[in-house]
Amino acid sequence: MLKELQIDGGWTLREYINNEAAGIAVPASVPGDLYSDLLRAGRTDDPYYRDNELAALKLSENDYIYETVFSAGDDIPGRDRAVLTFHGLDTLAEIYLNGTVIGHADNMHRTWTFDVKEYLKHDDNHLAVIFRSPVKYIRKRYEEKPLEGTEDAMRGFPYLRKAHCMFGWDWGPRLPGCGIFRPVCLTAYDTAKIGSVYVHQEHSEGRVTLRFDTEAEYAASEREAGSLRWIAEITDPDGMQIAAGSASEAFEIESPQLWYPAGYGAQPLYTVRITLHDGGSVLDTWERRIGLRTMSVSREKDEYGESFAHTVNGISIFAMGADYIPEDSLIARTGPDRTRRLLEDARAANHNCIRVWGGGYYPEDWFYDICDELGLIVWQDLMFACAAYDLTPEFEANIRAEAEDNIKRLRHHASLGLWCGNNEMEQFAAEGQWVNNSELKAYYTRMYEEIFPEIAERLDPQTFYWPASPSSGGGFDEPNDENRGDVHYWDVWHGNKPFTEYRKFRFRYLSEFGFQSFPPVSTIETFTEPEDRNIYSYVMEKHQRNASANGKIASYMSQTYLYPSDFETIVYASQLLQAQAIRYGVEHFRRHRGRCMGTVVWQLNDCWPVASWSSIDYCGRWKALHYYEKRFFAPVLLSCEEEGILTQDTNPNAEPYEVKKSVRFNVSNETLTEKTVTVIWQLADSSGRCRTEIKETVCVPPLSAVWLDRADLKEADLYEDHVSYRLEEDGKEISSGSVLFCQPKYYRFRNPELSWRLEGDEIVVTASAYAKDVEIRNENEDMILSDNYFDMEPGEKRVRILRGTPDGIRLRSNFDIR
Ligand code: BMA
Repeated sequence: MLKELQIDGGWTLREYINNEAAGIAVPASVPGDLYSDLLRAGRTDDPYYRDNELAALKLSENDYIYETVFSAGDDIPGRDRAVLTFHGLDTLAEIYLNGTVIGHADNMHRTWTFDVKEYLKHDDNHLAVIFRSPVKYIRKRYEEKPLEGTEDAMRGFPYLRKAHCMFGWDWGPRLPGCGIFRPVCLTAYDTAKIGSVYVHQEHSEGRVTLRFDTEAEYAASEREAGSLRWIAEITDPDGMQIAAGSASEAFEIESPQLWYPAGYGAQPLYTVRITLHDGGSVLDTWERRIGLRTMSVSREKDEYGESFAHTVNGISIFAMGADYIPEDSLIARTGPDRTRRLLEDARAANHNCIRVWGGGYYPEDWFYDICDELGLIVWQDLMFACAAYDLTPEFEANIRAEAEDNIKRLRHHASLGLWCGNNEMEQFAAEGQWVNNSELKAYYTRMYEEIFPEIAERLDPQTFYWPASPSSGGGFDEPNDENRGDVHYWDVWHGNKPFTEYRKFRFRYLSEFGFQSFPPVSTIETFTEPEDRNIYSYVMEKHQRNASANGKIASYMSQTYLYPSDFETIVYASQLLQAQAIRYGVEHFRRHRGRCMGTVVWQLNDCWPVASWSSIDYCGRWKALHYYEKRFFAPVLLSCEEEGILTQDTNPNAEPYEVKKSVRFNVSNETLTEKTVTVIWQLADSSGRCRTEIKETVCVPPLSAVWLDRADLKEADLYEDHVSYRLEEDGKEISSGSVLFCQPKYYRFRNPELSWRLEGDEIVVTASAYAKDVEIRNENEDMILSDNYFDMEPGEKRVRILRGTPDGIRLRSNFDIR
């Protein structure tokens, strides 16, 4: 059996000047990162606090050396072969074992292995990793030959295969750092070990056939390969072994339990265990969980253009989710528990997919394990974003190895929905942005339309490959076409268009669209002093990385709400703006299910405390948007396409001033069962007095959206009346909301005199008048509730506490924005 030793203890870190270790050594953690180590040692301040980032960035100008001494024990040095594997080196590294260079690394996204048998001793093995400054490196490369990319990141970033956003982004700080961010293992073996396994699935009626492609790595030359045997064992989701035998045979699984994305079925996971045998002894084991499913993207020509939808087990689903960025600029702060909480929170808001955006790094195995368990389809970008790349032979070899490593590592996952070549580069290349000459453009085609699809086809033929996000299929053929492929739509926000603009489009699959907000005040307090708490202050704008975005928020706010007169209210109003913007889009696209098949919101999370497009902030707090997502991503959704001031170009000071007022309801059913539901809606005034109530029962087929007739509401008062609505199934409310016919700033809200009481784990909120966007907060703003930022008519509303304690509860609503 192969022997494995983790080299995770006794590491220290020092500066490395003029080819010598310098200064005092501080303890280092492996896995870990430079900034976390320096912070723990008191050698730097929290880089997220105020503008400490600037001082921290200077530390990335230095070179560092990480060192440890380990004992290999008795069992390792005598083996036929010994390799040292670095699962994550960030990034420019030289590795020494007992004074001899064993190799170099220059790509954070690769797994690096080095043969070390000849340098290894039993005890006192000195291992050193020298990291060269990534900042100096990209600066030098850029000076030699400029290569452009987004200005939000430091110049020259495309030259280094290191998470691009570590050099800054329009939501991220410039904290490149360095470090050994994944485990280091010493592996010793005789004869051979398992190199990789590919699981091939074939689905037919009531049966799945599994086949395995196995690859060995030999200790010496490929001698005796004939004596090796591969055995496969399959265990079903209940833990029963259902098959075992030679891995070169096909395995038939009768009555398979199929894996579905969340909301469409369960996520049963089978365990596949492959063992490599030499005569009577087991050399190595590979064990993974897989899901039995077919997973693709269907692209069918139709009357509008060409469809684009995730298709699982033959069912085309409406993707609902968000874009994922690295969870922390200080990688040492990440971990499986934190990722699990984030992904469970995504699931709790009814997400069924997640896009791993191409400007970060490939997540850990645990990320995908959790997605497998939760039923979140992963849209996996390769790590290329907003940049031109110089495809030299060395660069090509490097990115080929990187793609191979990651495809082999991740291809067995049930949740893996597709491989995508890059973020936004087909679109930018087509426009001549950054990719500004014919050579770079040819490199673009070579990378995403030749090299990567060829590797994906060879190593993972059962997973769909897509050249870029957005794309219409490649070849610079209108990559952001409304009627084909996926789209990034940014006219609301970057283009300053009103929320209502979303309604002008019927995108096939929206993989990015978003709107910024400020994080909750408790999160802002982690990086500010009281005097900083003004959105235009120096410190607040150090934590706002999208140029002029604070002005943008203020501008949208001026169109929507009364002038918020204090900081806390601005934060609240900014979150409502964000939530309303995205609701406006998603509800519209869900109403057009069939033609539209996906809404992936930019963005799920943050990597430090910052104003951004996220729905969950750096501290894990849910912004209003996340609660809104829970409602508008509900499997069965009642939404209202209202007509009022917002949907018309009317000048309220012109005469005659007439605004069309109407409502048209839609029920979207994203489940596999037919739903018979009752729509109940009422026209009411601001005190909550009902003027008309309508009830209608509708039958909604599975996977469809059904319209009710439009109701004209001429009699409604523009500023006094609103429509509130709910959907009931078997007498139980499953969806609800309300709409105004004017901007909230003009609506004549009454004081709803909100109050609350606690009953067990429930908070009961009472309102005396119509209240919009009722927010329940506790002192620490760390409570997660079954519902929040909801609208209510006079009376009571009950919400359950899912996390946190109800200490120091405060309530507010739209009425309080003034
Ligand atoms: C996109 C992303 C990111 C960016 C976001 C917000 O298009 O791909 O590059 O952070 O917009 O501007």
